[in-house]
Amino acid sequence: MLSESELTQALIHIAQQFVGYGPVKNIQPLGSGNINDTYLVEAERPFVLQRINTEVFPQPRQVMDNLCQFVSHAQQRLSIDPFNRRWEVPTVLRTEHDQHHWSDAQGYIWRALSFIPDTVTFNTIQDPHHAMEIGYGLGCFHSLLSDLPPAHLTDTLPGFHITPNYLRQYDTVLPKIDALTPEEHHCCTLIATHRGRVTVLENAKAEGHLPLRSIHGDPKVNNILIDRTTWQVASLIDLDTIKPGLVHYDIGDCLRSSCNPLGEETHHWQAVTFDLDLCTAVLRGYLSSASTFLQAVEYDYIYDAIWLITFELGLRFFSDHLAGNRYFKVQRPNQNLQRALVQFQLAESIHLQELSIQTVIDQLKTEYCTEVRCVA
Ligand code: GN1
Ligand code: MG
Repeated sequence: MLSESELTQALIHIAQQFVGYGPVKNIQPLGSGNINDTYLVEAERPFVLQRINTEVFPQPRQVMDNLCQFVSHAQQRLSIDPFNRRWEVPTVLRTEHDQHHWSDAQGYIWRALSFIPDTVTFNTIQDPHHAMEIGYGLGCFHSLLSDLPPAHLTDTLPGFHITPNYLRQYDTVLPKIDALTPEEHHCCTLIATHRGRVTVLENAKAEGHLPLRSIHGDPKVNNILIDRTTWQVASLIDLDTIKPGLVHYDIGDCLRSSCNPLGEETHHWQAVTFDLDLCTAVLRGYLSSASTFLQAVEYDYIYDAIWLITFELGLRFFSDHLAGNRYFKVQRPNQNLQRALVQFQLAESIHLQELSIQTVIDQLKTEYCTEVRCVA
């Protein structure tokens, strides 16, 4: 076991493999991600150092290839047609041998990205303006990706957001559990009630109703950077899951994290609700930057996506809890169970408000989907 100062020295050594940002002065943990280990490196220009979790991403080089492809595509697009606001795309730092990653002696894979200064992130939405900006930012990001053909990207995480697969994993792990606690039993009851609905997006994709696109994969509130001065969205980070998918995975993920004012780590899962006003603001923001590429039929699955991706995350947390917390990092016992209860409660609140949410989406569709190709 390394002491704290030995660990810092080891990390500094790793950070120094990445060139161009000046000598490394210090390093400290950054953020609260559930998958990778993330550090802020103090150098002439600060940068972010990450150890890619290869249990989750078995092909880390392809993750970096996708990321580099996105970065050069977005930089090129923005140089020709900039947004009318600050918008930052992180730079991928290279090693001395011009690699986009570095493998250490134990085989761990590290990569470094520029740090985007003068921005803040939050775990929950602060006010309706923040909600609007979060949605607007996701729309900007999707519009940057809208002409990057998904076939150019590798599927670095097969099965990611394919809800029926997560249900199969749950069905495999559940029989191995001897006795369930009342809270676990509650989760099982909800899964049994709703299991027939989990194929909705995959069926629409398979039947050719929804187009495959390049997506972010993980656009939760704290992955969306807000400029400290203007309070406008300035960037999306955490780009490991850029890969082919449905924009609905992103819309659902963004809304489930934005419209839960208690946040996904709350202990008061029974008090969790889905906030319709925040949902309206996020969707309005999203459509005001995404309506240029979004097809009419894609509006028709937004409600399903909001419910499904919320339910799916509950299922993912719960299965991981049953399997012994192998995927999502935990700091305390039963943390993944508690996270699952939060998402399931949120999904129930979405389900109860289905009509109101659908009314908001229909109204926004009439406002934003006016082009000929968009009239259903
Ligand atoms: C994971 O690492 P982090 O916190 O950005 C997960 C997301 C979940 C999220 C829930 C690759 O993201 O899908 O929505 O936790 N990422 C992966 O907090 O599985
Ligand atoms: Mg992530």
